[in-house]
Amino acid sequence: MKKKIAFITGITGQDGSYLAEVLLNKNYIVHGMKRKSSSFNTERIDHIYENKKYKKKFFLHYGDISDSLRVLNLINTIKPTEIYNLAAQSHVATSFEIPEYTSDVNALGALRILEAIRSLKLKKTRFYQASSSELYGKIQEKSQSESTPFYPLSPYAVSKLYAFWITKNYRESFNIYACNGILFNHESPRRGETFVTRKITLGLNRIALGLDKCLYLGNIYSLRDWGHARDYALMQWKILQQKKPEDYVVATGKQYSVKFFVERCCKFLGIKIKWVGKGTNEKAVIVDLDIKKKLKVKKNDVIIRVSKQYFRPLDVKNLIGNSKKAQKKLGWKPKTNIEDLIREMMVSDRKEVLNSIKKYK
Ligand code: NAP
Ligand code: F7E
Repeated sequence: MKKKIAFITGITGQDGSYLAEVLLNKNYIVHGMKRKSSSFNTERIDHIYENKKYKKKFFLHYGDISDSLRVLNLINTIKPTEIYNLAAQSHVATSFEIPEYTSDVNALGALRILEAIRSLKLKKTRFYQASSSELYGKIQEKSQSESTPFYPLSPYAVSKLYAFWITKNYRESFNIYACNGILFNHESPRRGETFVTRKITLGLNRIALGLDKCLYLGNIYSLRDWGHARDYALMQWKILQQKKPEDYVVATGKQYSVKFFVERCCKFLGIKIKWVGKGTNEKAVIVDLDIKKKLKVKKNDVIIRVSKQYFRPLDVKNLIGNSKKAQKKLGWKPKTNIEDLIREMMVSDRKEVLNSIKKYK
């Protein structure tokens, strides 16, 4: 059988790192594009790069998705059998501040790869586009499936809408095997520190260990369908293994608020909180705590406050996915529930905070 060769853009990100592991375990040769940066940006994949087992199977190349020539040359040299386009300016709030850059990377980035596949006549190359539940924005149906109309609410979501349609357009116009994975929020210990779940797990551990006093959040009433990135990476691969190229929603079908996420993380730490106040005056106060855990907090401490700074000009209030198609055709079943996800992230961030304390002692 011919060797499978994957090319992953965004390999240094949360999903890129899990996907690389999935593919290497399936005996693929994996090439990844990483950006030139003035500080280290390969933390999430160093364990792969340093593993001797993958010496002849894992390759990194400098590049940027906004550089058409580099994208074309890399694809021409690697001749991948599968391309996973995960590269993105993926922070929704930031996209309001840098809308043009976000569009260049997220929208035209997908086009550049599709154009490379088309112009190089790579008839056998399969393409995966990292589409997002943010496309649904102002939701048009109670739970969102492949047939739910889109209503994007941020420059990020609008850029991803272009990428979604150009992927479908190249599939229909040029017969390219190209698919969208419409993935709902997925988190992990490798999640970027400015996304809300990781901000909470890291922030609360810092407070519990005495490094910070209070964590500032935005809209704590937002509802999201949160899964584990490891489970979702496997689905990205599965989407490209089907006979026919199609688009799929991947979600857990369960929905929780940011507030709930905070409460569960506090519970994990042995802290009981009470919410007092309204709007931007709302805060979480400690009402009880497990003294055996020797936490650096005490009763009546305010550990969460709401800050205007973290509100967006427009926010997606409510998302919950309907992944019946993926369940039926891909055998999708989320392995990790919210409690296990929280436990894994809290344990990992406790270790990270303890390490940083040791380092600066
Ligand atoms: P992430 O952690 O923010 O990773 C983004 C990756 O893209 C990083 O490797 C980043 O490189 C790279 N990148 C950014 N700008 C680039 C550029 N100009 N050229 C080349 N690479 C660039 O995001 P993620 O959570 O893994 O998500 C992966 C993809 O899925 C993204 O497209 C995201 O929009 C989409 N998505 C994510 C979710 C989710 O809940 N996580 C849900 C739906 C869709 P650096 O490391 O150098 O910054
Ligand atoms: O926000 C609210 C915020 O930034 C979730 C990306 O991976 O998933 C992600 O986008 C919710 C929002 O993720 C804070 O207003 C409250 O309603 O963690 P987030 P996101 O915007 O849902 C989708 C599927 C993607 O495709 C994206 O690439 O939480 N929230 N307080 C906050 N959010 C942040 N970041 N920080 C806060 O302090």
